[in-house]
Amino acid sequence: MINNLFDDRKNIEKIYKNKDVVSKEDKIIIAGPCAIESYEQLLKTAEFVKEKGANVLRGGAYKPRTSPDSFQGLKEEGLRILKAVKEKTGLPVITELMDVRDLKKIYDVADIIQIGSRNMQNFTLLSEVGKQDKPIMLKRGIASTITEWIGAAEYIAKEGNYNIIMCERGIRTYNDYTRNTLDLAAVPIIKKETGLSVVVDPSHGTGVRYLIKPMSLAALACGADGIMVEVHPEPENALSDGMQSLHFDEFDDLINSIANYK
Ligand SMILES: [Mn+2]
Repeated sequence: MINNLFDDRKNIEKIYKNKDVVSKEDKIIIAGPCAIESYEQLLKTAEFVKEKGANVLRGGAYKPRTSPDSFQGLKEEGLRILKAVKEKTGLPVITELMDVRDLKKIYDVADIIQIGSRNMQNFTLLSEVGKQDKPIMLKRGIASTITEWIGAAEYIAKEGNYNIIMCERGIRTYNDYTRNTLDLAAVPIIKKETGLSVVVDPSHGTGVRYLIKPMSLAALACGADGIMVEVHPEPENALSDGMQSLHFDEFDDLINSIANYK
């Protein structure tokens, strides 16, 4: 046991103080494209994943890409599309905040604000979202230890926002078959050490489409509160992360497998 802000049981009670986006009884199933590419692309995906049982829609408007020449997201236009699809489908939405200057724009649309892996130790950003009254999903840093990850969550909580969802999304190791190494042991560790909700992202955790289903089931088996997966109408033509995005029929199969597993 490491000492952290969440040790105090009084603080634990604050975790669910804010209005929950998803009821605590349900598994959190977050699905949608890596990046918002068009209204049609997002709406088609949202309607499909909602019908199959997703309860939160994901979609990136601001994309932190390894290369500056890669698609950077539709930015404000992406947020407008996200808002329109949210209103049309009634699905709550999660999207990433990369820059504190975009906070108001993201806040106005997002039901859950995502802090991405590259920004896990952007302490200015963490403190700012700690002052907000919305749930924050904190993705694990690409090469962060569990202690560093919990420390980052403490930066958010220290400002008063304990409504934090920790997202295990794989870390960099010397494994050469997957994009990252999904650290599922982190799930029970984070729950034991902090009591926070944990969601697993096998899409970025593996980067490999056929691994999404087995790793999703494994995540739920080890106590994850939910999963976040990338789904695209045409993964082969996706502007980002197509290799790890599920086709619609594969998402359908995943949801059926989860239902059978329960
Ligand atoms: Mn992605």
